[in-house]
Amino acid sequence: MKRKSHNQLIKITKTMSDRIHTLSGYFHEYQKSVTQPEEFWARIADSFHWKKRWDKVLDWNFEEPDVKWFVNAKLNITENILERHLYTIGDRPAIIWEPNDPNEEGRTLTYKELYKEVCKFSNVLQEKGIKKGDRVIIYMPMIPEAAIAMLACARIGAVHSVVFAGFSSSSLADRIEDCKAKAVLTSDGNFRGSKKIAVKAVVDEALEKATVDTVIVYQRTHQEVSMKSGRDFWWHELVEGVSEQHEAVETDSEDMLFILYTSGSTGKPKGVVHTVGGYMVYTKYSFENVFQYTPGDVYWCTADVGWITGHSYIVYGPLLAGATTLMFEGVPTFPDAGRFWSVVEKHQVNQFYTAPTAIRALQAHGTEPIEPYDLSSLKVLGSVGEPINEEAWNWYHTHVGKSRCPIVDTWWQTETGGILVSPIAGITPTKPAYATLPLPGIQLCIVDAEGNELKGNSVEGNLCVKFPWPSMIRTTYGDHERCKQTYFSTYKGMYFTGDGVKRDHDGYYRILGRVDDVINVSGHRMGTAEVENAINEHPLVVESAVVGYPHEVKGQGIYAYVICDMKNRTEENLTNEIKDTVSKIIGPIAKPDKIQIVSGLPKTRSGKIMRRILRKVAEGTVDNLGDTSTLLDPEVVQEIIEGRQ
Ligand code: 6R9
Repeated sequence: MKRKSHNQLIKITKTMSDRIHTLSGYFHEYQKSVTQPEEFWARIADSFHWKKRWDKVLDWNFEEPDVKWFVNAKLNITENILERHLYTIGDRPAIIWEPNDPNEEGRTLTYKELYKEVCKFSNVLQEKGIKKGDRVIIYMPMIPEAAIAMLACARIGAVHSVVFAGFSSSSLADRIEDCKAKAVLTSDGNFRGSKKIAVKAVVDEALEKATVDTVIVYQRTHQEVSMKSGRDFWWHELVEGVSEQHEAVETDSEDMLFILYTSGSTGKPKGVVHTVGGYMVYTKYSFENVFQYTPGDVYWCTADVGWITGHSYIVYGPLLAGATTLMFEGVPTFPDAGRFWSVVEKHQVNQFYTAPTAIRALQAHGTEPIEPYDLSSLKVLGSVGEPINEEAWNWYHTHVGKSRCPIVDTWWQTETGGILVSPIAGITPTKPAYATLPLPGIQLCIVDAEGNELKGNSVEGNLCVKFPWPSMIRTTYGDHERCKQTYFSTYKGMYFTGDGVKRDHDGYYRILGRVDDVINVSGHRMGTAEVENAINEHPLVVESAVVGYPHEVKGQGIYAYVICDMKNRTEENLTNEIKDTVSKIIGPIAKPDKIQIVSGLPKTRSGKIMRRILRKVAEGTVDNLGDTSTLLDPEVVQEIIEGRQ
């Protein structure tokens, strides 16, 4: 026992040496990571617990693509979260849970308690016949059990796929089917603001289309739900009397850890696959460095576990680092617009990580809701999900950070697994709206439309990465060709991000937004084709085209041009019906903000919709439509301009 804790201490001391403390230290580490990437990552990886060390650090080829990190190493990621911390910081809070209603008592799980809960639920899953490699869907609200469910899957080697609990039953059914899940873990309902939302009922509806063997339901709201005998079980009944010990299953470094579905420029969401070893190493490393987390700090990321930010920077990164991670069930404006700040004060939050859309929404309420609260515990502020405009950056900096907290504007994606471009808090000098510099190990490249690398500073183009990093996407589930086509074929030998970027005269990166048909609504990715497919499901819709337009709070709003057969409907009735259809098919987050009924769409002679024109009309910049001479029916453009919403 003594010996074990001694080893643990050595590891923790070693971990601290992976920390960047100065700007010259950052440049030094960056340089090392580029000239000797394998040595660099081996050193970082050495501070983890591996059941068997790797034979080779990296094997890669971006043509296929085929990327392997820590080849043939064996481990269980949850041992690096749980066992690793038991003897050293077992009594430290791992998860602090703040409920939706401030009058309800919250919960705190120490590392020891988290260990017990994860072990118990791992035993439950195995008793239900779930084995290594099986896929498990998690469709749950923001409660500690969502994290427990993820970790229990990881502990038994099962592959979790968390589906954001705001998605509709048909989105859920598609995901269950795509990954052929064996089980769904869910809750009876969900509290969000003043609403009580049915969750199990959505699962029931999804399971009319897709099938699984087992459904496990956590009781959160105590609302009435139907339980199908032999398939549906109560979480609290299953864990009763179950052993609090569980031996973690050995996984390979390249075994799948999770699948997370995300929108692309084509209609169907793709299952981004992340694997165990590299994801573990990169999320912890990036978490500790970007946020400059020090032991004892309370860190809060306001994302939902249904998105990649929740995976990497609520659950895995912080817990691997032995941090205290706060999980919040509610919304920023309930019971009032001061809720975030009251939580910061209550739990003495040190690092606060949120999205520009939340900042803008709160900015609209003015500074009054902030004033009653003591925010002096804050040390670092973070931003993620979309470009942060200068105004929101300045407001965040002045009113939340009181001009003394560095802001880390972190750029990354579901596919990148972790933060790739970001300041190191308090170390990298920041500039409003700039994600600044790549983290160690990240070799960025800006290319023009032909794929030529744009070298030097003061250039603008498409953002690519030319060398692998440990937490990168390995494949798209069940369709490797799609992964190859989407990310590795546009520019030979490079991972293409889909984002436009500028590198300024200082070599700082500013992300300019998507260059493909993906729009970013409140930090949520939405494929225009996906929204169009949903709109087209309405029986009276003939054709539609969706574009993004600048929206004050959401960053981008959804603007839909729809050709339809009006029958006896008024325009208002029809647009409401279309919004409901989209809500039902994808979820409320995909509901168009504006719908314009049109008699035709601007198409080229080859039948391609000229989205450039539709985007300009939606933006209101109609005096500069560019060349419209290749259009089949130029008159339609005038009609569209006149009918602009
Ligand atoms: C983590 C996450 C990825 C897309 C990405 C980009 C946009 C994310 C950003 C940002 C500018 C930032 N994005 N962070 N744009 N500055 N700091 O959001 O993943 O949901 O997959 O979205 O979000 O366009 O390509 P994901």
